[in-house]
Amino acid sequence: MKTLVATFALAVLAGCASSASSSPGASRPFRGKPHVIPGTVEVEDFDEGGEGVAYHDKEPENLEKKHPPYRPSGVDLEWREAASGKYNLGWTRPGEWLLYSVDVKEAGTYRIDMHVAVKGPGGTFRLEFGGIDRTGPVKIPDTGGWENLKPFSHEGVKLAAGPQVMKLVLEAPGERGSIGDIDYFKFTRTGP
Ligand SMILES: [Ca+2]
Ligand SMILES: [Ca+2]
Repeated sequence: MKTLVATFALAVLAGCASSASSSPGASRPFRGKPHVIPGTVEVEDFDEGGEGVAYHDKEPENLEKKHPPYRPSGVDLEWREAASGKYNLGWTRPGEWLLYSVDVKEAGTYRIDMHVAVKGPGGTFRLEFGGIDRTGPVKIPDTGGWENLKPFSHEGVKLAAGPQVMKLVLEAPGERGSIGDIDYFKFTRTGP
């Protein structure tokens, strides 16, 4: 019986790892608490669970060499004095993704305010909630250099209420191969 249960658990885990967007619950909230929406989701505060469960990062190392790291993982979290929480997601590549356990307190239409940085035209990302694409491709605008974190907004994002998993999917590369640096997502409800 024990073996059967273990086999079943492994099968469930394997299923989760291969299709993370359709398997909320595989990852765990960072510091044990889901992000509350309306509110701010720091991009560096993705879920716990590791590679293939809470995130997929193409390069197994953390390319930020500041020690100690913000958190032990292969996700490239760039230290930056000007960033909210002192870190942003950097060295982004198409096909990478990160999960965030969130609790949407009010259903409705939201505006997402961000801080982003990219040199030249940036790439695109999307945000899925409960496996549903809620933003479509969002293109990060040229901020005039990697050193310039600038405000950027995306409007008209429809969200359902309740606990769910938000997935940041890095889609298509910009001119330099990366999508762009992202510091945070601030969700403000703008309508029903
Ligand atoms: Ca990496
Ligand atoms: Ca941040």
